[in-house]
Amino acid sequence: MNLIDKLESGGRLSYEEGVALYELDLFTLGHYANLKRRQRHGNKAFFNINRHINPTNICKDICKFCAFSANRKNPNPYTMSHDEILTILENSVQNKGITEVHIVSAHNPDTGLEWYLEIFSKVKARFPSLHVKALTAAEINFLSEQYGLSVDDIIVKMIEYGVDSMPGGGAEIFDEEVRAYICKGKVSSQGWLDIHQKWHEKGKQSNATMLFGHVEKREHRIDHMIRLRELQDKTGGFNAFIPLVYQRENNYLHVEDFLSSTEILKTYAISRLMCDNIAHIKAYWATSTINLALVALEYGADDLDGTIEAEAIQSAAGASSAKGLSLETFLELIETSNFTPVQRDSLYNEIKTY
Ligand code: V47
Repeated sequence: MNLIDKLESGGRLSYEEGVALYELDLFTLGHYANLKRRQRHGNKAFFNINRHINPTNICKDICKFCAFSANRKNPNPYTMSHDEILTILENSVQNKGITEVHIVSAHNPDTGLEWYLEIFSKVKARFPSLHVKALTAAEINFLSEQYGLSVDDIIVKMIEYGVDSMPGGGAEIFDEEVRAYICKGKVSSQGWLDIHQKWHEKGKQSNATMLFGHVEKREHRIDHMIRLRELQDKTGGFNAFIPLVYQRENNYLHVEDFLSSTEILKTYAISRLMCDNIAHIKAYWATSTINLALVALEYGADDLDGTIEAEAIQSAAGASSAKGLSLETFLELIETSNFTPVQRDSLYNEIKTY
């Protein structure tokens, strides 16, 4: 069967077919991705009202792509106090109506599991209905190795102290050779997948990311998507797949070439087609720019993440996401792109259609 016949039939695509999808022209690829997206989500563009908090940038690891952690290029270490975090949230809940806090940090040897559990329980005590999305599989792996704790114990405690879902960070690229080059010492690919599997087996949901546009090849992206698809077949626990566009500034990777918008849109479209069992494809606007994220809604993506309010990881590497976007701007941009803005909660229950 040729590739177009396969796309017409809607059957599951193999690794070889996934790689071949990149050879199609953008419009053809977009046509099929858009069909799948509209079958599932119609004209909806999902977003949430959320706040990102990055409590510390002190990190024992050195990922070459990272401009966020305090190091020679960014000698600016900080660790927020619990009171600081609560004050930020007080303001965000009261003035912005956030429904989610997304807490992601560096691997700081001075903020152990107790430090996190304490802040999770304080957040839940003060804001019981706020969804806490926190601790990537990379952070869980770090806490496990640093303090000799089992992943199971950490996960049980996260749930006990108020974590509702896990973010998708730390996946980077699963190919072991590329991974060793860009983020040696970080959780292994299988380790990342195992931690998400354990989390799903507790009846909990999570997201999955992929960092692309650095030294990886198209083949590595397809391999990454298939490894996620295989785990999703087993557990069904992933809500969203989030291809993150690599930002090039202030880091140690020194990538000269940057991705064309065509390659980025193709990657969103292929994500929709390959990850046929993951409901949501998120065009995280902090890495793709808001304008390209809006176009990506025509190429398989259905979700834009959220208003964010403050963002430190991608903006440190050159993205213009440091201050997030206001709800008004967000809604206007979605509407003028001819999509229906749907505010969702963190598990994609619909809160309000505009
Ligand atoms: O894993 C680090 C990425 C991730 C760079 O789950 C970079 O809803 C681009 O995972 N260029 C953390 N990306 C952020 C993350 C995330 C973001 C939004 C939503 C969700 C979700 C998760 O940030 C890391 C890493 O892949 N990152 N440096 C960079 N230079």
